[in-house]
Amino acid sequence: MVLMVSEEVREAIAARRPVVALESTIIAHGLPRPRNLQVARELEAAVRQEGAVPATIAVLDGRPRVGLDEEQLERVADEDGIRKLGHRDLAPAVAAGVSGATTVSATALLAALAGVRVFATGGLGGVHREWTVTQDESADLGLLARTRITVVCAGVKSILDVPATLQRLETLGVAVAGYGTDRFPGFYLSDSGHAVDWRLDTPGQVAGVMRAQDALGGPGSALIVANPVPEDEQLDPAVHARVLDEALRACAAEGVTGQGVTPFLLDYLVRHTDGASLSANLAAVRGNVRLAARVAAAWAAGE
Ligand code: PSU
Ligand code: MN
Repeated sequence: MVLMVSEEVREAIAARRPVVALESTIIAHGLPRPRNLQVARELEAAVRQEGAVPATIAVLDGRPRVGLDEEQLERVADEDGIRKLGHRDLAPAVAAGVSGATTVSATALLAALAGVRVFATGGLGGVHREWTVTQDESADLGLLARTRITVVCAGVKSILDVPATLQRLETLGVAVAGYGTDRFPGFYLSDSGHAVDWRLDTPGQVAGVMRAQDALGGPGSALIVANPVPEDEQLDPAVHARVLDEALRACAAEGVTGQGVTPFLLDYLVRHTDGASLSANLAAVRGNVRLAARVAAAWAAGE
């Protein structure tokens, strides 16, 4: 079989113990080196602390891997030229024998194929601003419309068109719930300024929705659990508004398009906020990973 699931992850799945999938694009292309490797380790440790098994996902030498060892994690963080792979890139990457970090779409697909139901990430991809000109909508949304997986995220980054992204999720039939809130979080900010239709307050309630999805059947779409960064750890909204505006202008001026847009904007924000965007980013991801582990535990326990 082409999919390589680590022994630890395989055993946990077989024994119905909690497992949390983690994506690798955030490590390879979403965070500055060498902090990215520390973060990758820290996130795995946080999953373990909550009693779940981490399954970081990437493609190494043409092999999609679910669950990385220390050396494999280092390759994802440090290897020059490691590619960014969406789900459409998986087959070409396997055939070519290359290595790449997986985005939300590729990670969700590989996790689901391996039998992992809960996935933690930072922010989802979504509809980019100026979509009417570029048609740039992340493949994450379409994949989540047809994959039965629970994604814990901090919303989408405001580098995207947030209301358009929420609308697309509605059109595609992907369920979105705020965790402990009726508002859709704005990744660096606790509140994007937009509402969500459903609110869940405990890991057991999230697991209840997952069970209802299975009981109902129908199209195998995802459940998005939008978990806000705590207000005292969010980016100062005024700094956020100013730097975001500059970043978008720099991106247009430099003619960056396609897969390059998200990494360009994230890097710009880190460099121009004195690291404050990085702190908010890490706080959001940590919170998501911990919550995902608790959801995986509630799901495994049949709560
Ligand atoms: N949003 C973030 N950080 C990230 C990403 C999104 O705040 O690192 C990554 C995720 O892997 C997501 C991908 O799946 O970017 C979306 O990229 P694109 O817009 O090219 O689909
Ligand atoms: Mn994009």
